[in-house]
Amino acid sequence: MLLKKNKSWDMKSIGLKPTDITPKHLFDSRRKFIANSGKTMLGLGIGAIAGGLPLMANMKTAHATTPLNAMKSMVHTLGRLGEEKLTEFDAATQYNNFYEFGTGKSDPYENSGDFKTTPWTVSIEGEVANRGVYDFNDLVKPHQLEERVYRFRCVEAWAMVVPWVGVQLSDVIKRLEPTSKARYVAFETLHDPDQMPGQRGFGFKWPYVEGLRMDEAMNPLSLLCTGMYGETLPNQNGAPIRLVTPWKYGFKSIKSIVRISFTEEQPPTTWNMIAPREYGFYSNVNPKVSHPRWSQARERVVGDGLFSSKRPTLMFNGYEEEVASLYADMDLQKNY
Ligand SMILES: Nc1nc2c(c(=O)[nH]1)N[C@H]1C(S)=C(S)[C@@H](COP(=O)(O)O)O[C@H]1N2
Ligand SMILES: [Mo]
Repeated sequence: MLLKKNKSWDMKSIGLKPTDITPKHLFDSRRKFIANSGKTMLGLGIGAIAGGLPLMANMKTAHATTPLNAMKSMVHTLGRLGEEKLTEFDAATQYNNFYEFGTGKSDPYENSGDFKTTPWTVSIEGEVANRGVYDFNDLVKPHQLEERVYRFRCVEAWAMVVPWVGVQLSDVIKRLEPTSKARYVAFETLHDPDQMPGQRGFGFKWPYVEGLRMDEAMNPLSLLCTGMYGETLPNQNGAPIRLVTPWKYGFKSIKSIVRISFTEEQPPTTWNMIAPREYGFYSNVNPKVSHPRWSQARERVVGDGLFSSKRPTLMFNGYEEEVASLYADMDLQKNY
């Protein structure tokens, strides 16, 4: 993503054919889902989405997802940020960054079809009372799945609006009981070159790792996601479990997590190790702090078409009210 020069936005560089982003190519159920979510948002703000069918085991089809039962989140939805359309499912699931499956935008979609996500365990380690290896379902099961419509802003200056399904990270952390020494939470992606062709090449130190300061992880916006658009996560979006921190650049939102460690020291993070001058530990969305090679003042909305103009990027990606206090005594130019 970031080692190349910023290309101009043509269809090729966003990896979509014109037909991929026309509504007629959406499944009817997707369209219904989008229509219904509009209604529930206007209504009581609560309502089951996607019917509550039992999970169908061992679906063989590439990119198969199964419906999830989630409650519409009462608070953390995009509604109050204004009139924004959900990114169409096909765009959000065929234009991805997931370097384990290749560096091209359509590589994750094309190469992750056979990725095996069951069984899947997450190891809980470090400064925490309830250490152990958990089935990922057991981490989320005690909590109510919520649907949260979040803006998503990649450091490459493209943006989406995604209805994620997940549980609040702070609830999971509280149940795990970190010790008083835990000041950071570190996350790690699966390392399995047999399944992940991108991990066979040079240039990267695998596995992909990310981290948050404890107060960031405990912020109510931080979401541990198991689904999107009312269904389990497609492989290319980080199945079966990923992080989403909507006020930070997208690379903080680590996919396909197998390890969560509680640490005293700030953990290393992948893009910061690769290019520390370009990607900081914090990586909060900030239109005033340019990337050394491009401006972050504006962003392209994925799916908006070839000739659409960029829109302004918002401080903390529009979540200033929720997160600005975390950084009140920090110089955001230095702590990028
Ligand atoms: N393990 C892993 N997680 C990752 C990445 C990656 O390459 N590997 N890419 C990141 C980047 S740069 C972005 S923008 C988002 C993209 O998420 P999406 O494909 O669901 O939109 O995933 C992030 N999480
Ligand atoms: Mo990104």
